[in-house]
Amino acid sequence: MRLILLGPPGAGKGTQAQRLVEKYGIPQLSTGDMLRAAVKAGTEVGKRAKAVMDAGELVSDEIVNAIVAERIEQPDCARGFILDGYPRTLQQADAVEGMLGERSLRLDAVIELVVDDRALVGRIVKRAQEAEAAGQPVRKDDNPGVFEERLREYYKKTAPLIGYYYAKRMLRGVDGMAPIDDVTAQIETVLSESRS
Ligand code: B4P
Repeated sequence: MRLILLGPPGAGKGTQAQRLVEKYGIPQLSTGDMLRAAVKAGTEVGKRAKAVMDAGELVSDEIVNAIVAERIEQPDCARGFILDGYPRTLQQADAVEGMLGERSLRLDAVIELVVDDRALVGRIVKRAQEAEAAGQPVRKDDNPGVFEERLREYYKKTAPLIGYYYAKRMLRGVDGMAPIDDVTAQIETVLSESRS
């Protein structure tokens, strides 16, 4: 199974992807996590991505497409994968099609997590507060100022993907405002329908 989780920052893509990994036994390919790992490791990609991510902007398509292309070559992706936070631009969506097309594969579903902007900011602030209280590092982009920029980037560059996948009859919306377990249940329903 190959699916895309689409939605604004803080919509719960990562949260849901982790649960789907357990249920379906396929890996989560989170470009956010891969980029944060590159920053932490101080690689060339990490050095180029750090300032962009800290400012709440999108890292270049060239960098992100390259890390995903390399990742999906790994043996654990042979049975499928969950794309979490990728694609985020129309150019990245084209790249996905290319990567799958050359392997004669297709996507099973594109799931949009629909959440109000106000709830998104609340979640991000809560995550930052909880990390701080637990003595864990707080993500540099998890503050209201940078979050505003992340949301602007989302509407400008990522939201067009909704129309793109809708036109391809692949888009399925789920209510991302619901409690986490209910969102998972909605996604599982969508996936069982798309596979039957
Ligand atoms: P990401 O790491 O993808 O960050 P995100 O959009 O904030 O995450 P997500 O939607 O997964 O929210 P989460 O489950 O964590 O991206 C970070 C940065 O990396 C980007 O700004 C960009 O710079 C760069 N980047 C990544 N991919 C890129 C790409 N393809 N192209 C270019 N640049 C890229 O949930 C957030 C919080 O909400 C959590 O605390 C969670 O517990 C809570 N929550 C989740 N579901 C909930 C629910 N149903 N109810 C209540 N709370 C919920």
